[in-house]
Amino acid sequence: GKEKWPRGEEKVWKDCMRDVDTDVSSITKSFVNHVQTSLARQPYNLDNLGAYQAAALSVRDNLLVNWNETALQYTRKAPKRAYYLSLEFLMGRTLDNALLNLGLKDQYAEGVKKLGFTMEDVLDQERDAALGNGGLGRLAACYLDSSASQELPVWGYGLRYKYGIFQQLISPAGEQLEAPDPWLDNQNPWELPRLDVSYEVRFYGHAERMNDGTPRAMWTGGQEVLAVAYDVMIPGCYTKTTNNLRLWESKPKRGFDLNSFNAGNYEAAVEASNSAAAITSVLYPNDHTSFGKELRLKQQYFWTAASLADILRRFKNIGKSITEFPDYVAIQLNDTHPTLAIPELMRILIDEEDLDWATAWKIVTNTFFYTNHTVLPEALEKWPVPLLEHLLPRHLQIIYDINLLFLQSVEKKYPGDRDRLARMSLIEEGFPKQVRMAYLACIGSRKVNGVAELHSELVKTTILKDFVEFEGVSKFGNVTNGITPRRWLDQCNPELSALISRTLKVDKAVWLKELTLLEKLLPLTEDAAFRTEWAGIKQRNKERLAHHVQTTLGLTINTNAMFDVQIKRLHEYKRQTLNILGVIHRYLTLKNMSAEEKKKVNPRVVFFAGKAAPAYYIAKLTIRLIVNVARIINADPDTKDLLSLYFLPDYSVSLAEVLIPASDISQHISTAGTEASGTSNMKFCLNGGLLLGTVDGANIEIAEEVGESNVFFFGHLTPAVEDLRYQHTYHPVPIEEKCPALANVLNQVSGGLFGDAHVYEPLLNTIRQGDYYLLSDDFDSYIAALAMVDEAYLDQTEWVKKSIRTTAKMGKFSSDRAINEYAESYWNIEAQRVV
Ligand code: BZD
Repeated sequence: GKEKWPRGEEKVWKDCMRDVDTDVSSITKSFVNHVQTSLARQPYNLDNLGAYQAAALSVRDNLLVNWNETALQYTRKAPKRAYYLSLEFLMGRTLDNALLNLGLKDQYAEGVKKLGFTMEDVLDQERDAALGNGGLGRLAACYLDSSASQELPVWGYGLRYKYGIFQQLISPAGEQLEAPDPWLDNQNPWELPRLDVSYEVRFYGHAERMNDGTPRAMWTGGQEVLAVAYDVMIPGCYTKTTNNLRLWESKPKRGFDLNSFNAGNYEAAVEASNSAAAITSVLYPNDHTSFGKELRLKQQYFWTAASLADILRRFKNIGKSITEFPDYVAIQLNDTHPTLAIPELMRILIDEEDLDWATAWKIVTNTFFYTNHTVLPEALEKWPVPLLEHLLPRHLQIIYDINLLFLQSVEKKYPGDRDRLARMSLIEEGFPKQVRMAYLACIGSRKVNGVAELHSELVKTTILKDFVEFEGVSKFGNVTNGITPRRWLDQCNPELSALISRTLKVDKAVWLKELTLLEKLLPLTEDAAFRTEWAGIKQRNKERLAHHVQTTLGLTINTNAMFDVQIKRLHEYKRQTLNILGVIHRYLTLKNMSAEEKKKVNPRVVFFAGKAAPAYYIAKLTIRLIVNVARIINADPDTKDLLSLYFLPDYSVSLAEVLIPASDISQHISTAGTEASGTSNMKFCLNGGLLLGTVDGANIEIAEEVGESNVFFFGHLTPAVEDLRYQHTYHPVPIEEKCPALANVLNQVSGGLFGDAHVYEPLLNTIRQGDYYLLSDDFDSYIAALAMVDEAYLDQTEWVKKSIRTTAKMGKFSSDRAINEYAESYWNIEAQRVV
């Protein structure tokens, strides 16, 4: 029989259970309690870090109350749940977000003040949880916030990396240096170690088919590693719902290998434990390239195997038949990184649950959903067959079986079409053969989606064209990305948030969850007093950024200038190079102006920030060029009042929260057809910054919403790109002829105007030869677009109107809208009210 609960006297239990603190006195009490006990510190020598830790622990207690009730509710009601599998969750800081979502910011600020601290200083002590590279990881974080806020039963699964994305340093020569990010060193109050929740994960060994008429096999031997759970609470905005993000840490199964130890081989014994711990030690810092490293494959399998085991165990507790699995579980694959979950679920269903192939495959293909985030060929994951065979022999067998049956069905529909079979095979021929993970994710999933309209069309017409033809177009959809307005408006821009609440006479608890209400701001474009307030907030956000740069880097920034911002991972397709070459062009133009002409120029400050993958040579050269151009330009008395340039090191979520609200214009200038969506474009626009961009990704949908007259578009369109590249290859025109303005800029760099003449040649040559990302094709229209921005900025009244209109029309881009689309059209899950 089941144990009776609670044990002992129910009333004693109930009287002692705590609820969420809401008043200042219980908040200060809990704060001081944590100082005394959890931290064992004396009140008189408590520093800001200690105050942060005490505040965090006390907020965590509140979150735990809600988190427990949410878990209990889900267990009791057993609704269908969705799981978001992502190798990256770029969470940033938690304290401020948790306070805002709990609606306790004011009370904590007051309590902390009474105890002699300021909320700002306390919040500033927190380190970012930077377990992601960029957009893909931050999207996962926004989706968790929205799931909880929409009261949806969604859990995240990821890895608890010991080191997040590297810290970026800039050397005196302008080179990017990387240092580790030991983010857990100060302890992490936001996680709950669940040493009781652990699973064994096997690697290597042998797989032997049973050959007993069933598809079963035995997988034995090899290395076994433990996956231990750490839970992170994800509070919804103004709701009790507090979901869970479960991160796995790897541990050696038995600590030391006693056999080796006793044999006197101490080193080998320790090595086994080292190699287990290595699995979750570091986040791979590469976005948009797949390197085929064994440790990366180990991470992927370790995480998918532990997550699936956990999901299965939870499902089994409901007591339903395994064939009902897809009625209770939906699993979203964030890119192809978790694709091994498909053969892993097949393995469990066949080898452990003893199902036949067809039944197992039906369960699998009704459980998974796959989101694609890129069509760049170098980013598509492929794993060498020999590596898979070595590390995961049983999974390779299953992948081959899936492929065989799949190709048989293709052959049936297109008899004799051998080219098609070769194109669609999960196995790419070559030396070595490789498994095409996007194809496996596609055929193993119920639905496939891209992340913006244009991108989803490109997925259907390029990389998955044959699959659309074969499986039918209805399997392929679009869910345009979104961003959480909690972090990306209320938290990062509190003054704007307050102005909106005041003006709309709607509590932020309402409009933050129904973002299309922002449309009600539209009439206020005609209200001069409102425009003044609006512009004043932008100005103060610019000053806040300037203050931040002053205190962290010791640089003084002209806050009367237009702030022009491009912040994102460094990549050739994102064309930071186009931007810096545009800056040089502007500089050269200014140098040739008379004093009279200069008077008509409005000053501009250009900001860059972003990391380059450590092995991405060309991207690193771009950083070096930016830093060295900044050095010359910022010191030139002829121009420095009109143009200055900053590369802010170590871009992070927290830095973005200061930069984004301060921008007048931001740049999203990828070669058409290459940026799947972009999400920072949405953040800038939500904060009333205007957009300068190409007709690419979500820029297009932003323009559809805010109106083309409120964005600055330039450059060739997607359908032209292929032809232009063909021209570059077969009918190259020298750059001097094609784009003299750009040729002049390149020559100035080559000539050593920014020092290190020879250093930049490999970067410049990517443009002179081949120019795959079409800088020479778009340069003139880029410069023209920048001129239009200048002109528009001169009319401040009209500019502020554009800014208000932009914010007002951004409702579509709330991640609440996106997550509801997934919930309704993909996962088929429903909101659960936690009371
Ligand atoms: O995903 C990005 C796309 O480039 C953006 O256009 C899009 O808005 C976001 C969210 O959908 N992709 C990434 O950020 N990709 C990675 O970071 C990544 C990481 C590891 C391996 C491959 C890619």
